[in-house]
Amino acid sequence: MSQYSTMLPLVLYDIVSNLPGNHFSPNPAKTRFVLSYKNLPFVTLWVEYSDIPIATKAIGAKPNKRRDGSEVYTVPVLSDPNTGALITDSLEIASYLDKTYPEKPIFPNSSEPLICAFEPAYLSLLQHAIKLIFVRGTEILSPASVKFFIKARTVDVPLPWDVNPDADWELLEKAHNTVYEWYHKTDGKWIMGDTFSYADIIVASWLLAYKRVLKADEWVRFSSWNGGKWTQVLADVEKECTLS
Ligand SMILES: N[C@@H](CCC(=O)N[C@@H](CS)C(=O)NCC(=O)O)C(=O)O
Repeated sequence: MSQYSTMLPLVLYDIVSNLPGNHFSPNPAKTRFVLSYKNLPFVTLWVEYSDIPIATKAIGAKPNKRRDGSEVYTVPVLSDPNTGALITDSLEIASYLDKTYPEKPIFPNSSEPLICAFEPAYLSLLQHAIKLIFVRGTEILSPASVKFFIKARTVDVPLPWDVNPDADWELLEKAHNTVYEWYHKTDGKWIMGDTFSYADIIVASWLLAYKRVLKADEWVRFSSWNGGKWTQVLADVEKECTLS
């Protein structure tokens, strides 16, 4: 029996979609991987993208900050009825979970500061080709959520989003060539060599988002890069977190 069997389930707020099984969004995916890795009981509350501000404000969740400093209500939000904690932001949540439930650490060997620095470095690579995932994202949301999503995302990435898909594909492949080089700086299969960490969860969450929103032939194209590294990383993380 799990050591956490007497616990109340934690509650993860995630975005609903029209894909089977709903999930597609990379930020809540990180929390789902961490909860699963740590064998913590949890339930998911699925929220329409357009209802994120209403649903999160209603439970008293704190807003996040946009790059320009303005407030924005985001998911994931995690509520932990065992401690009363209510946390916004995937990195804050990861940090909370590792401190509160330290077994099976996701920030091993005091790696939290370095992984905090890793995430924006990794995201800045993906940012060059972000329109691709935005366009595909609009295809799996309800009409009200598409409207909201476009309004929210054009604050940082102005329309049009599908000007030059070929160039975006090249940028995305280039970004992954860099991440591939990072992975190959050690012999192990993880960013930290033989040690699994939240850095691998970050990468896998984005890979999962691509796999979920891209067309089947587009995911085949993505999967062919770097000798199949990306399907392998995703499969390895899913296995490590017992999510596959
Ligand atoms: N840094 C935040 C980013 C969260 C985020 O941007 N979430 C998106 C969904 S993946 C969201 O809720 N966006 C709402 C909006 O932009 O209005 C985190 O890691 O949790």
